[in-house]
Amino acid sequence: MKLGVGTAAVVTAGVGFSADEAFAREVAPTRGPALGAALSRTDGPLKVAGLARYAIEQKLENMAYGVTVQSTRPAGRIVNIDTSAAKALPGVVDVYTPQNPLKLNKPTVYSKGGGATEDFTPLQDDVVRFNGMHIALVVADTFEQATEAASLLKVTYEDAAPILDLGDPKARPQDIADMGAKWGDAPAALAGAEVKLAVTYTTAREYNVPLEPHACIASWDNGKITVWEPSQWVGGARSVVSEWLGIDIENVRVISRYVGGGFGSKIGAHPHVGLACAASRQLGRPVKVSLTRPQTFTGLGGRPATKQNLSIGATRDGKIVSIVHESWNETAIDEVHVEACNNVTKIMYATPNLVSRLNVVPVHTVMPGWKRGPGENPSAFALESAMDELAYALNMDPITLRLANWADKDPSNQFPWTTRQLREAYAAGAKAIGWWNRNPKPRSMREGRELIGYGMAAGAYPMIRTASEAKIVFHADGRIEVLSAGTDIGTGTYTILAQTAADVLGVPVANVVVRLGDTVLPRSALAGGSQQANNLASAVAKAARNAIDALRTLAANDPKSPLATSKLADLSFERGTLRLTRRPTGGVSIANLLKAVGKTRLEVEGNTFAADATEATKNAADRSFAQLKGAIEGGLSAHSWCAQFVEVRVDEDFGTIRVKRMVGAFDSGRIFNPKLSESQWIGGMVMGLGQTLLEEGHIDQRDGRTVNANFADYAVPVNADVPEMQVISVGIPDLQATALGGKGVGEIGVVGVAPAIGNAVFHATGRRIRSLPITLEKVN
Ligand code: MCN
Ligand code: MOS
Repeated sequence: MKLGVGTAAVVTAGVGFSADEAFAREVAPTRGPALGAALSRTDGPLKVAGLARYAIEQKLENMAYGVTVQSTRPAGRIVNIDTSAAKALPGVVDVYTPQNPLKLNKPTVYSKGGGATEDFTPLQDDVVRFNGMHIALVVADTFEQATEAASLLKVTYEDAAPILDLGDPKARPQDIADMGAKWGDAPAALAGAEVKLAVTYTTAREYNVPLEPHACIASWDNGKITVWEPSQWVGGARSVVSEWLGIDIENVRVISRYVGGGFGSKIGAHPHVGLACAASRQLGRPVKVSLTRPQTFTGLGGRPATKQNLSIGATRDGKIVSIVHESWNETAIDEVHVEACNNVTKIMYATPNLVSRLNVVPVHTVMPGWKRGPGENPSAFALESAMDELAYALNMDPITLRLANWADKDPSNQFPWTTRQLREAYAAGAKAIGWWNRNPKPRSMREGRELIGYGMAAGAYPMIRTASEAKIVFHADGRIEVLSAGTDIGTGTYTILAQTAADVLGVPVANVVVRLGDTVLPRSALAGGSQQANNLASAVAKAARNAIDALRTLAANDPKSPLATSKLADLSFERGTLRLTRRPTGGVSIANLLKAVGKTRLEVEGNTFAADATEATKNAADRSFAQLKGAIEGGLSAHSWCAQFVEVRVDEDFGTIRVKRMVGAFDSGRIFNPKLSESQWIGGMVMGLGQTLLEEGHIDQRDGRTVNANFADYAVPVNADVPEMQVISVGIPDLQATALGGKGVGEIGVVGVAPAIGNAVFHATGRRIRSLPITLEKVN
């Protein structure tokens, strides 16, 4: 890698690429093996060299700065906001409150097929729904002026009694009937079971805390608006902006070229984006709204706290006969977000009887959202911890118990699995950690004062699919561009799409430049649900194959083509070169063909929509959740699978837990780029480590305030917390799951980590901790 190369030098190196693209070309290998190669991210050097420009780094003329003011009470209503002191400050442009609102329409939420993650629309009424809710937007010429003015608002509240958590006796749980599951007679089978286990597991309120906080710039210009917004889904954001403002979607452009992480929290454009858009329209100038780190804790929601009651009945030789499951998760006081805590419970093991019921509990909190592995993550925590408890109750090895309950097909619907390399994952993970060498007896292994524990757990994440489209543009100067509205949130989308196009076209990866994250580009579903890599790679491969057809046709048919021939079959395309089949040497490059026929560019599209898909269907895939195809499409059940293994050390005197080693074995089908997928899996496992040992939102019971809304007090793992890690791919190409045989990678790494660590803590100490995070006061 050559860092420190000046921008000017880079420009001359490129063939019409902009500075940052040319830089990426320079550091990418000139002759790459393509799909499947362990290439470094093409955007990596741009990021470390400061050349990647994030949303709020755009420089616009006459920018105004918006600062939101958040409620300090949890429930009730706003009686008055005195803005006089704020307005008197120099540079203050205006102060918007429920008494002087910016007009925003309600957007359509995802559960109703829209692109919005929450229905809450600030400043439209005087209701206080939670502590930390946006109740005003102060706009000034500078950020400092707006911040100072925001501190001067005098808010009068009329309080109401809040409901602050799942356990509040005032809370009214709601059953989410259509997300439950039921077969056989689970209560009766449980009652008659030889061995029974009945346990309750809880997880804490968690936050996504990506490094780049949520912040945007909205720029209204003559009836059209452009929004620079860090986004996992520009199409969804665009539809929400158009609904907020009540303008045609064609007049909205959302741009998101680089994203500093989202982990689910940037799927939706959150309410502060609406405020920025409406303020920009009102004032006729660009408005930047950047949430402070503390504001990100309540400006949008993370994973809700959950509680699960789980009973398992089994025979004495370890066959599960019944699973009875019920879960509760907190949601906003007037909106429903379901954490699907049965997603893993209902598919992992063969059981003739199962019943599962999901409930939400409205509390005065910001609308919760998705955090990596939503549903699957807490689901696996309860199920896989309970399996460990059952194994000990039966005096069986935890892996042997799992194998004894192997599901040959998806027990929830009887559909065959596409691929399920979970046995291979158990075997590879167990070998790598030394599973069979441990003494399984709790509290039997130690080194000095440290108790040693081994734990394992499994998990799944569905292969969700949404049809998407892509475009490849060949330029006469040799550039090859791949275009898609999809985003790269740090995952490697830029890199794997260049690899895909290069693979099909047989050109060096470094010749391909990928453009992403802009609604003017071809339609794409979200970078969420671990689906985008497969959705987009499939579309790009299709476009590349279409391109080969188009290039051969052009070479054969254009009279100015040096290869003009009457028969298409006489023309071959190999390694980026067109040639006459009977003359294996020589040939014409794509660029020279374009020059010869007098074209400056050739654009070829490819998509994975059904042949008869209408424009409305294609738009829906790009803008709403309407076209999401689940894991059970076509009578098949497609999932990524994992087996997680950990070794922990627990200090006998202090109860401090250190994870010493982590091994994850994954079946994600065919891997497009091992370096990047390994990095994804490791990232997921580190996140799981944080969830298990550190992360917990603390709520002040007096006023509903999130007490630890900052990086000092909301602890996430740092280098010193992260042990030696090993990840192993056991997948095989799964052509029933997706067109190129890959399955999802992004989320499966976080599934199963918490139970593996919890099980290891039990093995080390003999203490079963059933609530996350597992902190030392719980162990002692
Ligand atoms: N990949 C691969 N082979 C496959 C599938 C994927 O090599 N068969 C690699 C590719 O590098 C691809 C990446 O894995 O870019 C992720 O692909 P995929 O599993 O399809 O996930 P998405 O592209 O849809 O990304 C979203 C996913 C989710 S849902 C969360 S949450 C999450 C995650 O990605 N958030 C992340 N990983 C993240 N990584 C970073 N750095 N930042 C986030 O916010
Ligand atoms: Mo991931 S939580 O689906 O963005």
